[in-house]
Amino acid sequence: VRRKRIVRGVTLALSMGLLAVVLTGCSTSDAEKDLRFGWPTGVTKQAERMRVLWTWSSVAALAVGVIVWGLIFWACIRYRKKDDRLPRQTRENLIIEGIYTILPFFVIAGLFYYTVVVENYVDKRTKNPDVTVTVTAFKWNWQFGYNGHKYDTPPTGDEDVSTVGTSTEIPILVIPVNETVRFVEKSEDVIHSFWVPEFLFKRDVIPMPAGKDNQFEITATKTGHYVGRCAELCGTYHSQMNFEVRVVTADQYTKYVDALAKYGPADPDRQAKAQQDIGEDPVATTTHPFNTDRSARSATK
Ligand SMILES: [Cu+2]
Repeated sequence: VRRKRIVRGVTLALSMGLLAVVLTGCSTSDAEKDLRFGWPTGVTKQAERMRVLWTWSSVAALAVGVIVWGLIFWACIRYRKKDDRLPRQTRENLIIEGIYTILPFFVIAGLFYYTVVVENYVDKRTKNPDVTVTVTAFKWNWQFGYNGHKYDTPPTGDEDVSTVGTSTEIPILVIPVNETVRFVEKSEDVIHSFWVPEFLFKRDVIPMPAGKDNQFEITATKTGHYVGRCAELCGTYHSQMNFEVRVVTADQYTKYVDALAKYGPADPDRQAKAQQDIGEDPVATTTHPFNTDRSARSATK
């Protein structure tokens, strides 16, 4: 009997140790200064708020976990089989049953409340955003317009300066750092989805007239080049519908749109030239163009 007990004790200790390793082993990297529990690093204010929600949700889950594990192990040890006598049989314990029924509702209510608060923050649209860009999606590329900035020599009407992607050039969207940027989305055909993984955000681009809800805002906090993708299966070359977002300084942004205005809509190289004017690479660095002409490809042998 005693030997059996020792074996059981050792088994229990080993499984507890294994559990501890499994549960903590995944997130002990030095690079993770803050407790992000696998949450990817975003480059916007909105992404950071989501990260905070994720961190505290994980901490809350761990706290509940510690209590539950504690109770399980305490019950295992305290009420382990000592002899062949049947233990005292308890039919019910109203207080404990009441607690474990009501308590989870408070946990759910708490998670729900903080999720809604963060969701509202991410979806918030300010009255006067610093910059407004128009994102037009079509099969299978993007056009980026800069609202309120006109060409120096307008073509026909008074259209805003813009750049558009082609089979040989990735479209680049330029936005200023630390400023509120409103994205107005438009689709010329089917449903697409504007997705920048590093923003930790995507929003469907819906082909409806003057969609008020086809808009969102972000504030980028880190300059750099970030790949953008279409996240809605929109047809044959959906997976190649890439773009690049460049978060630049406010000064570079102003110079960029001014350069586009100067080169004019007739210049097909205006994007590359304007990028060079602000000291940036003329072509995208995070993705590469793809030929969307079906006849240009043949079946692989
Ligand atoms: Cu698409």
